[in-house]
Amino acid sequence: MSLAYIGLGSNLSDPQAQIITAIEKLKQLDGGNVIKISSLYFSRPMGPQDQPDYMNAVVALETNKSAIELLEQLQHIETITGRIRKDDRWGARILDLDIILFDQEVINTTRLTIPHYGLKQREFVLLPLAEITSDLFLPDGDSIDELASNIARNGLKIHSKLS
Ligand code: ROI
Repeated sequence: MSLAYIGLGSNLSDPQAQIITAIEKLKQLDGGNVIKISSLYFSRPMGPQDQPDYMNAVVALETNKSAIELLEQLQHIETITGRIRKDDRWGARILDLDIILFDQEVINTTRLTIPHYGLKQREFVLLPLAEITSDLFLPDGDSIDELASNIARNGLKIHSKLS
């Protein structure tokens, strides 16, 4: 089994409901087991500011799939929850599911970058991740706790508990 951390984000169509539904889908994933769920966080948009605020959370998922198989499972959940994948990397979205970490694997392909390329710059990923882990280190040796305690909060706050 591998341990993956999944980042969830939404800023359209009732973001809280999108995240809750997505977590239910993650719980039903073939070959997977949701181990931990962070609080639901309210965050300011990174990128263009003319879009709604976000809800973000991070889930720890044990899985017997490979990283690429997990990516396909996550893209399926995004599609059935209404995300139309288009080329607006920085625009508003109904549901985003990103693999943040997959064991200590380092993957750099056109389809997949693990650890997630934005991890160290994103308070809405680092803080929820730090909430559900302790003594977690990235493949490059950086400490999640340290990164999380040094990053600017940018208005990030806990909206509600999910578990
Ligand atoms: N900003 C926030 N706060 N949360 C996100 O999940 C998020 N996702 C994105 C971009 C557009 C980079 N901004 C975000 O994809």
